[in-house]
Amino acid sequence: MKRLFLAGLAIITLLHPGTGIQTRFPLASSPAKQVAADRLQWWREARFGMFIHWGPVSLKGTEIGWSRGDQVPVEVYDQLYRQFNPVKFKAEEWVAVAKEAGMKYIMLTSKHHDGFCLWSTQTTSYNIMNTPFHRDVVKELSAACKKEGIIFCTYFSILDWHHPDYPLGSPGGKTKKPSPNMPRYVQYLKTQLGELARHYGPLGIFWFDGEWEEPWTSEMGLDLYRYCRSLQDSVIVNNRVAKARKGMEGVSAGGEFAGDYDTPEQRIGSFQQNPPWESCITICQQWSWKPEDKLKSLQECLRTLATCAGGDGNLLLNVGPMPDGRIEPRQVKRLKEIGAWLKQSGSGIYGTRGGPYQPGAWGASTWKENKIYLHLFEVLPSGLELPSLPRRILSSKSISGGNAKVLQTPTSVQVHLDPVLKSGSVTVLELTLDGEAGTIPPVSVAGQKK
Ligand code: JFZ
Repeated sequence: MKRLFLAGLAIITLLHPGTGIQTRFPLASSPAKQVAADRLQWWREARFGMFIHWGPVSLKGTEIGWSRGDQVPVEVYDQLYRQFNPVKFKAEEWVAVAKEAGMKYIMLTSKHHDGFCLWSTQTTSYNIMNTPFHRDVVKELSAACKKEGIIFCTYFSILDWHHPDYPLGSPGGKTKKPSPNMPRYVQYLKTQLGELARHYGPLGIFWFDGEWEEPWTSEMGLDLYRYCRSLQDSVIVNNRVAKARKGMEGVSAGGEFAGDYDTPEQRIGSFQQNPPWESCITICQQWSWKPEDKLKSLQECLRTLATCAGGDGNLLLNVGPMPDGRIEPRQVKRLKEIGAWLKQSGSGIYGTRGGPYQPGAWGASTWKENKIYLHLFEVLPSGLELPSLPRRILSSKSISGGNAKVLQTPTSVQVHLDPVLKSGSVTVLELTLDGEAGTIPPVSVAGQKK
């Protein structure tokens, strides 16, 4: 019924086998009136994606973009592409790893702050076709995604510390270039985005970044947003296209135009139903590959994913592939462990919304129709007491193994687990209610009494 208003519009429905996600890409000719909620639906249902930060800088193992002119002299950084030859890169392998992790979309740094392009572009010679590798990474990855029902998305930096027309340079935008030309630079961006949309689309998301520097204005952001939608009406555009983001919390301050969704960085977003949001978080510490970088534990990864879903947001978990083209084996192992948990507990993540219990140290909750999923992080032997629910719990079961007892009283919902909690994991209970869960207002949960 909620799609009734779409009747008459030409819709290409791509059904991705296996993922259970239906993606609707309306034809470019359809009226741009489609409400955001529908355009964003596949992404909200997906909940979990893979971020990939990669480029010639992986040869140095320092941070992409930021280490240019800092740990790595500009002259050295800008020549790295001449040796970039990731012969072990297999797009199908990356996609297989994402799928095994339970991720539904892949976001690749097609161009980061250093200006290097991972696709065969006509706009600059500073691209992957002029490396010894000489293969179009964006083409291979987008094709492999399409084949496997993973939605291909691109990260794209607005600022470019390498390009002579962009006014600021390395390190970190702290230097000025001699003869900038911002209007010509904006045209350069648009040509690049046009190439990406036309040659590798349909794209799921244009994930902009690098909007915070002085040369970029709100007006330019709004214009670029409209331009992206004109290239592909169904594309989703994050809030970093414009200037509304306030710090690393990534949430949009009211008033200013802020794209389609908020982007908390290296932190879990707070409970927020609108605008939608997606936390981007590294599986290690650095965005691009760093040898021996500290890897997050499985427990931290699972809690992060459940807390994002419980706060009604997505998680974009980042990996930085190695200079030889492989994702590090220990990271692959961690991703597979996350996928194994999702195989059991994914019905509490995919296609759910956050709430009604708000996330905390105790855990998180999600809901779908007349079901509530409790993602439990901390349950003492004495049990966990949650505030009461304005619905009757008809039945409950653990979907992640073990036995659970749920007792509803007029003033509380009490949970007991046996065994108490699988260490390092997250236990998921499914409660079936006597009515819709979505109409229950958000409930905050106080800390457990020890
Ligand atoms: C940005 C990028 O700079 C970063 O490399 C990565 O791609 C991430 C997803 O997005 O993160 C930022 C943005 C701004 C600052 C630091 C990291 N800053 O202003 O210090």
